[in-house]
Amino acid sequence: MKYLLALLALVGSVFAEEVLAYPRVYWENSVKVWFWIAVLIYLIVAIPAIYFAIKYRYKKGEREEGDHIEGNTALEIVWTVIPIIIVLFLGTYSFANFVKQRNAPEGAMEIKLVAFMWGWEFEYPNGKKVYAFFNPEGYTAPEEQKAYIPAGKPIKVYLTSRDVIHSFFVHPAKITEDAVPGRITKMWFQINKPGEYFVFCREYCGTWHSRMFAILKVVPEEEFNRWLGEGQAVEQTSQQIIQ
Ligand SMILES: [Cu+2]
Repeated sequence: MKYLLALLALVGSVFAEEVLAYPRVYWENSVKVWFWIAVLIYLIVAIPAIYFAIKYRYKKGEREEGDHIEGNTALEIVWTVIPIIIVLFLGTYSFANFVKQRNAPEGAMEIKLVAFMWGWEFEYPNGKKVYAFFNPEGYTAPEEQKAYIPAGKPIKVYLTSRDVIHSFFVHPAKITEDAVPGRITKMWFQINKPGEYFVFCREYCGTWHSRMFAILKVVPEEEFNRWLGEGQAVEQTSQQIIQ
């Protein structure tokens, strides 16, 4: 009984898993469904196939002129209709997930992002900018090059590029989108757990492609608003100084 409860708790914890980020959860749901249906179909086909291969294997002089099945309409209808239902389900379910992956939910914060050789320019709704430059020394960045992101809020990104094609890959959210010169593409993501996460360039773009990354610093919304406001204040002050 004790072990059964422990097992149930373990199974429960798997299902109650906290969602770390969107839209990765939609992608993972599709993968899980495809995987388990594939396993099920494999077992339904392979186990009887092995059984029949052994049971009706060739033996000299036995069943050499044996019984033949001429056809079975009911069976043929069943093995046509069931796969059609499975295929329609996989198609519609995956498409529904794809639509959620592609379209940012209402009320998402919008960020403009310009990729360049080799780095990223983030522009926030109030005009505050963060530049994340490539770093030949390693995957570290000074504080002012980290792009702050509010935790638990959907972020819609408008992408473009200044030179060649890059690709913005938000690793924790399992989503990537090309940044193409002369074109604006879009994507969205949401990270629920505060922390620092990597973004990588996922389109080979030259010498420092492998070091073209950005660090997303995901913080609670209040802290994000403070940070965003600070930037505005700094910008105003520097403008006043210039004037
Ligand atoms: Cu790149």
